[in-house]
Amino acid sequence: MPASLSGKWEMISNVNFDNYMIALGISASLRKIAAKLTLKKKIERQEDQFIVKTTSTFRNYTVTFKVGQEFNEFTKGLDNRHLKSLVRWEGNKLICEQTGEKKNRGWAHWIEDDKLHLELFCEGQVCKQVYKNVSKTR
Ligand code: 1AG
Repeated sequence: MPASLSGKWEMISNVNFDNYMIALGISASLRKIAAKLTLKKKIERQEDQFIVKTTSTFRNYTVTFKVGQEFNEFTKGLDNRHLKSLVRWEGNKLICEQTGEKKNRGWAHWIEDDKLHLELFCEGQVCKQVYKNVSKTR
């Protein structure tokens, strides 16, 4: 079973997403749509380079980065902000700090019990999402 983040994942729980979106300044109408989505992740890794694709029936979002190298992130279709982002390993957690207008913003990914865990942080709010593995095996 997968001990790495790589593969395809589908969301099975999503706690405090609304307050996270409020912290980002997302409108009530958009939050209502977003709350109903079952998000999927496809994570690809080539050495220290990651490609993380978040997809849904409504919008998609892709971020590409190298661990330890700061990059410019534009959260297109999300809150549409420009960030300076830096991803690092802290033990088995992949942690991203997103510096910009919003304080204490970022996320953390890790594997626990064969599930992909994600915490999304913004200004004291923490949204916790868990994804099950849906990678095709043959
Ligand atoms: C992320 O994941 C965030 C990916 O960086 C998207 C997750 C949640 C949405 C965030 C804010 C909501 C903003 C606007 C609502 C509009 C659309 C609904 C969500 C569409 C999803 C594509 C961390 C990591 C690497 O996995 O990206």
